[in-house]
Amino acid sequence: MNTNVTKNSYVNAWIAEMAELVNPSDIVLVDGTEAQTEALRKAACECGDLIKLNEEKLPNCYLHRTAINDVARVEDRTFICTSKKEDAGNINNWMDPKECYEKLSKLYKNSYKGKTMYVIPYSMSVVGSDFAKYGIELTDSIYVVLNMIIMTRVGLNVLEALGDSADFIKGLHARAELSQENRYICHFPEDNTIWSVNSGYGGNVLLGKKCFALRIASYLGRKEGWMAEHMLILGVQTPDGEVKYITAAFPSACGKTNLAMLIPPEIYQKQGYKVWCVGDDIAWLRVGKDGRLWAVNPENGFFGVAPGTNEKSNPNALHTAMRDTIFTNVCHNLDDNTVWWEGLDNNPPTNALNWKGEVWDYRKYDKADKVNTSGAHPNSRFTAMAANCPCISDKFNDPAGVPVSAIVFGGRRAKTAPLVYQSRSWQNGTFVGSIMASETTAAAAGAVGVVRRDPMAMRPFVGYDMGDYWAHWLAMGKKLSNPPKIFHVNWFRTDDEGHFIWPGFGDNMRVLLWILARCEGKVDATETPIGYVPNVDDINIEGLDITKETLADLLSVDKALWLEDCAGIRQFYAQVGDRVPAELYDELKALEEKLSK
Ligand code: GTP
Ligand code: SPV
Ligand code: MN
Repeated sequence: MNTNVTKNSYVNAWIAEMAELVNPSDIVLVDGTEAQTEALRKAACECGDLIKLNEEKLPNCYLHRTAINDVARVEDRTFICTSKKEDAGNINNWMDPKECYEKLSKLYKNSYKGKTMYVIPYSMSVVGSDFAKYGIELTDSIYVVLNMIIMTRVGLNVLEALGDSADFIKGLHARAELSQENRYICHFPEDNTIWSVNSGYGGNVLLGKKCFALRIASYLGRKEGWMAEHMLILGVQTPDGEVKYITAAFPSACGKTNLAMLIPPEIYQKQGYKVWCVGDDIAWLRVGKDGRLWAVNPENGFFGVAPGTNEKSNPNALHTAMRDTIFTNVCHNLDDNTVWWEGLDNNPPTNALNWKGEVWDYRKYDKADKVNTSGAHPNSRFTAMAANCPCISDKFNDPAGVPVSAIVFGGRRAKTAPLVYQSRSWQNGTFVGSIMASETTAAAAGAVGVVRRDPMAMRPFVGYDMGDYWAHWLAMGKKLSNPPKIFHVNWFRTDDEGHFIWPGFGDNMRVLLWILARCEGKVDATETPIGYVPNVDDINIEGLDITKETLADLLSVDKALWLEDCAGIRQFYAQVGDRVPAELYDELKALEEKLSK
């Protein structure tokens, strides 16, 4: 078998070594051309990997179902394999690299037998740009190939840009048995290597995304002086035509895609406000020559949560996903060969298959057991092209990226966190990020709705020690002469019946405008122990079903609850361990003192 599929001897040698291990029947270089991509779609339909959907209603769209035990990222099976355990830190799972290679080699052995090895050359960020980093993923799954073609920049120009360099991330994926007990997502940051075995799901197998663009990239960023963050990037255009950029880090399934594609309420549209999406999940951040922080989105598409996406909550995402899209684990409407998910509309299909491919009766839906009774899996997704997004920013392909005015942290908190507050400084803002907590969601396997610490929304994605990661944040701040201001938001406070109080979605624009006004020093605020909170009159509630009293309540800071939270933060810091920067302990102490007064 010819393993010399590229002109790069490092790439070829590595392919030969991996082919020896997994033993494919042939090797195909993915070139990103429409002709090859179309042939792969056809092949995927023939082997049952994809179902072609209604060409008139959903042109060039496909449905895929994963194995029913393989529907989300698996954090307990995700490992950082550094030669020293302490470099992976206490929050990550760790395995000795040698031991891990040996263990996984047994699982990979002959796993491609009778199958094709696809070689995917891809770029994170615009090919040839300063920000760009290259990867090659080997996979036995056409579904992975077709998703990678949407999510990253795939093509022979990547190999040209790589030239004869050995500087690329080596990703090996095999579905193998899809066995849950032997599923491993392993990262070797010291070897630029990612090994993923026994899964066929999203974040576990689209190796450019969380594995490379966050775990490996965060490790590289610390070494090279930049940052890889779990952040959306958006631009707010004001009536005078100027655009200000905001990045926001929310944990998985906590609203990044929705905020990134926000449509302003009518009162703001009439004044000429617009929101542009640069990215919905990952930001790579560098210090610019001007002393500001600059952001690019290294991805090329969106792997968005389907449930809850509708004409009202996120019309831009919906329109983006109406063509050239791969749907994963949604409900299949057999009447017109389209797709459906909970929260799309109030007309569940009556002749349909659920996400498992079983005949589905919408009348049996039970909110308490969504996984077994819903049409679409709660973590079902659409893979759609950024280029198809109606509000994609004209800076999306700009190699320089965009200058960041504000960084926003946020999570799902039923109580404690107010609608919005501003930190006092970069150091204090880093502290605010480090103490983030959120209720868990269906994006990762495990219990849903449990509050856990999720610093900077990066708990599952930092490729090294969490304390070192916070120290890197502090160090980056020192390099910025004009740093972004740092805020925290919470769209998810609930009333006594468990209903969300804040309307959210497009109305989050009202909070973004306060944030930008603060950045420009145009609006006052009230100082509280946790930071600056808006004065009630400064968040516009015109046209909302919300009274000033409710807003005041949403902005309130309950000292007793916060003191309780501080105890949890101390515990978490202790768990992170020795490398928590002293500055963050200073911040924590100062907060406790202010709350105790
Ligand atoms: P990942 O792709 O997993 O990183 O998720 P994400 O952060 O992009 O989350 P996404 O925007 O897909 O939203 C996840 C869920 O939160 C969806 O069901 C949304 O409907 C819901 N959601 C998003 N924004 C809001 C909001 O402002 N208020 C409320 N109540 N729900 C929201
Ligand atoms: C997330 O879980 O944060 C996602 C989906 O964006 S995945 O690509 O599966 O990680
Ligand atoms: Mn995400």
